[in-house]
Order: sequence, then C-alpha cells, then structure tokens
Amino acid sequence: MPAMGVDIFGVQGSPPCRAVYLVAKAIGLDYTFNKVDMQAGQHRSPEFLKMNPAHTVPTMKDGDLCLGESKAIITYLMNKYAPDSELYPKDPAERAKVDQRLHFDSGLFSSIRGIVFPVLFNKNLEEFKKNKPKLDENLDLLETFLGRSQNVAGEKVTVADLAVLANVSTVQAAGLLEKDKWPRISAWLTRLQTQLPYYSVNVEGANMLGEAVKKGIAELGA
Ligand SMILES: N[C@@H](CCC(=O)N[C@@H](CS)C(=O)NCC(=O)O)C(=O)O
Repeated sequence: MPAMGVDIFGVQGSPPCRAVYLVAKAIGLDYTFNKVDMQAGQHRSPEFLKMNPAHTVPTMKDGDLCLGESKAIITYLMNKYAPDSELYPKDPAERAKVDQRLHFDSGLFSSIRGIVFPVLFNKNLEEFKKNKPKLDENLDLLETFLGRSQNVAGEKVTVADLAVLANVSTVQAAGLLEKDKWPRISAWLTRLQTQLPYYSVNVEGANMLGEAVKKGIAELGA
C-alpha cells in the first residue's frame, strides 16, 4: 500500500463504491484503487477493521484519515481536492439541498439492498415482494424531486446526481425502472448517461450487479 496519496478500497458492483469512483473521476482525482476480496472476507480482516470497523466498502485512506461511508468520503474529497467545483456548491442553501439528497440516496441504497439480498443471497420471493414497495416509494420521491428541477438537487449536476446515478443505473440494469411509471427519472438517467464524459466508470459495475439481480428475479419467478 502506498504511503502517500488517496487510497480507495472497494469493489466494482457496489453502488456506494461506484458513486465514489464517479466523483473521483469527475474531479480528476489521482488515487490508488485497492480491490477488496469480499468473498475471502478481506473487509473483515484486522487490517481493514482498523481503517473501518463497520467493515464496509467504500473505505478511503488519505494520510492519517481513514473513512467509511460513501457520502462522507464524497464530501471530504470535494472539500479537500475540488473546493471550487460546482458539483458541491458553496452557497449554504444550495449545499444543504445537495446534502439532503445525499441523505435521501442512503435510503434509496438501503431499499435497493432490500431487494438485492432476497434475490441474490436468500433466494426468497416473499421477502423480495415485501421489500419492493419501499424501493418504489423512493423512486416516486425521486420522480417528485426531478419534477422540481432538472437535476436531483437543482438545475446543475452535483455530487447528489452522481450518487443517485450509481443506484438508479443498477435499478435500470435489473429491469426494474419502468419508463411509464417514472418518466422523469428515465429521461434524467438517459441524459446523464449520454452527456457525462466520465460516466463510463459506472457502466461495468452497474450492469454486473443489475443483470445478476434481473436473472435472479427471473429464476425466482417474480
Ligand atoms: N452506508 C454505506 C453502505 C456501504 C455498504 O453497505 N457496502 C456494502 C457493499 S455494497 C458492504 O461493504 N457490505 C459488507 C458488510 O457490510 O460487511 C456507504 O454509503 O458507504
């Protein structure tokens, strides 16, 4: 492990990891990527737990600072390495809105996890059916946000868009983003996927996880 610079520990499929990769790419951050072998339990090794006792990815190390939680990592990277970027506005009211949407995105991720686990790990159709409405409720809320402004936290693209993008692209790849039900989300997603020059960093991971979920849903007969 290099002694200097930013180290990011993560995996490819994870939405919160991909949110960090999108932000890092957007600001041109020079960092070292450390792939965590979760199947081998590397995230629960004593070395990893010293950095992040919550044993989650993404985890970041920058000098003496070790951080878990994707949103804390994202706002730290913006504050330290891109303080003038419009992706995280300085105006307190504008920034508060971005922060609010980042918190919303944590709930959105939990609701995605609520359908991923029953499909990929527990193979439990009833649990999937029980948890799906929570995801739909969060997508309804996002549809409302996108009815108020062009992007998730205002007219400009911010880190809130990048975090939500990592999640919603997974939902899309899983075949669960109904265009008729969430037309504004669908249009926003297509626009960002085609217009953001750094979007490519999200593609492989979103497709990998989304397609596994899609296959799992079909196998469960949902
Ligand atoms: N709230 C956390 C969630 C991170 C999270 O749950 N990551 C999953 C992978 S998607 C993980 O590391 N799971 C392993 C574990 O909890 O032991 C964040 O935004 O960083």
